[in-house]
Amino acid sequence: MLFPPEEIKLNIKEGDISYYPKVFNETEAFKYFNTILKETNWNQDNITVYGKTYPQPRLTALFANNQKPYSYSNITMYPESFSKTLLKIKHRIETIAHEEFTTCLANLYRHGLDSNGWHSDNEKELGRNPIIASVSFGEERTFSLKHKNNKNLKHKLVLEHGSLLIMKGETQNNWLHQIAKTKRKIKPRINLTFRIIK
Ligand SMILES: [Mn+2]
Repeated sequence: MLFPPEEIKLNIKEGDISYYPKVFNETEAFKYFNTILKETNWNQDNITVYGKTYPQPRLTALFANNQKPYSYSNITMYPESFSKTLLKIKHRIETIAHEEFTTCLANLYRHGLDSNGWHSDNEKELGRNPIIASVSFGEERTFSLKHKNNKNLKHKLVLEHGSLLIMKGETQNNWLHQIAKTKRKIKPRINLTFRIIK
């Protein structure tokens, strides 16, 4: 095993978030980006949020080592099994998170207009105080956080190529997060969000 990666703990009230900028080196991260981009059956589902239905502004895919579906925004996704590549990534982040993940929701942000609106990862199948481990490959995107009850509490961080972000504890109960659109001409980003669904 390699030496443990640098950990940056966010100083965030009523939440627990750590950022690890270089879990995967540049070469490795590009190799993973290309393989996952090509091997994945990316879908664009229609989601319903606040009673409105529209195509989700990004592509997604679900993987798991069990058959458990994942539902959010009025859609239910059924998993495919993990590829060798995804298993390698999963194992690496498990040594950092000290948890075993069952499921990975993959997101492809094709360009700056792809996004993910304000939400919490608080679906009931994730259980209480879920841990979410989010890996980024490709283009950098800004991750924003805002507290649910105190609008003065906000954070922003840039999720870099080859990085890992871990949210756990009370984070999903107290905070919303988003990836906002940007008008900048940017390249695609792949985001792998590892979760536990039992
Ligand atoms: Mn999320």
